[in-house]
Amino acid sequence: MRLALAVQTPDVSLALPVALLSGTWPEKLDRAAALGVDGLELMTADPHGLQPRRMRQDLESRGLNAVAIGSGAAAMQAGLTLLHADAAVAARAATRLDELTAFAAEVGAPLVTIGSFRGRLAGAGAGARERLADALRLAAERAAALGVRLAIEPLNRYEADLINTAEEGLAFVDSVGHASLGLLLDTYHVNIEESSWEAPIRLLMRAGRLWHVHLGDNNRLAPGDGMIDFGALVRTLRAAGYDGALSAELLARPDPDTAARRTVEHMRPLLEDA
Ligand code: LER
Ligand code: MN
Repeated sequence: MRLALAVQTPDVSLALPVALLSGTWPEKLDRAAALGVDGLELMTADPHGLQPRRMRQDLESRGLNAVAIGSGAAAMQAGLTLLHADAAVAARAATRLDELTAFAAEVGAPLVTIGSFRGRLAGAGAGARERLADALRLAAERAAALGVRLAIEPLNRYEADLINTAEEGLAFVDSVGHASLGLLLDTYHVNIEESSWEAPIRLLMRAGRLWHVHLGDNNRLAPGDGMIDFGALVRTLRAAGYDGALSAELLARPDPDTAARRTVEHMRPLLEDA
């Protein structure tokens, strides 16, 4: 399993609460390399002004790669969600998802994550679930043509009214029925919504749909700063055959560099233990 940190890209002007590492783009990369992580999850709102090939070289020259593109910043900064009550905004969100997918292909990221970017059923009108399924089927088709996959994220009940658990996520993904749409699990959300660690991980692994993992402790601080047993989590993931990224997406407290360092200090020994 590869250890990664979620960082915001230079197009994001507001400080995302769950973005790690301080400084400019090159400074973030230098800090990530110094911490010895394997990669970064790039939280991008609008890739238009970015230079993905150059960014890929910047990553690779430091022994890093992009493990995923996160879409949450497009919701937070640009107000775009796939279920937006205004159909024109929802259409712009679908276009943005294609743009994030194209960005992923160029920067070398295997998948785009879809958490809060999907929006809410409440206020989205009749047939919203089916509209979301249709939008994601089309987006997955276009992603597949670029060799990129989409992963939808169960979120806790306070943040989402559609897909809170792995079981609900898998039912949704099955209803879409596209090989390039799967799921990710975020330990912070799993801890709120699930009754065990094993069941959701095994369910998604058996279905071949667990493609990515977000790390955050129960209080959304760095692993080890809360109550989740990350050693047990790593053992459960390993036993289920998970071999993807563990990407820290957690509150930048007390500051984005300390949270990153504490994540690495806690997770590295657990990942090295056979
Ligand atoms: C939001 O809580 C989250 O976990 C993100 O990955 C989704 O936007
Ligand atoms: Mn997450």
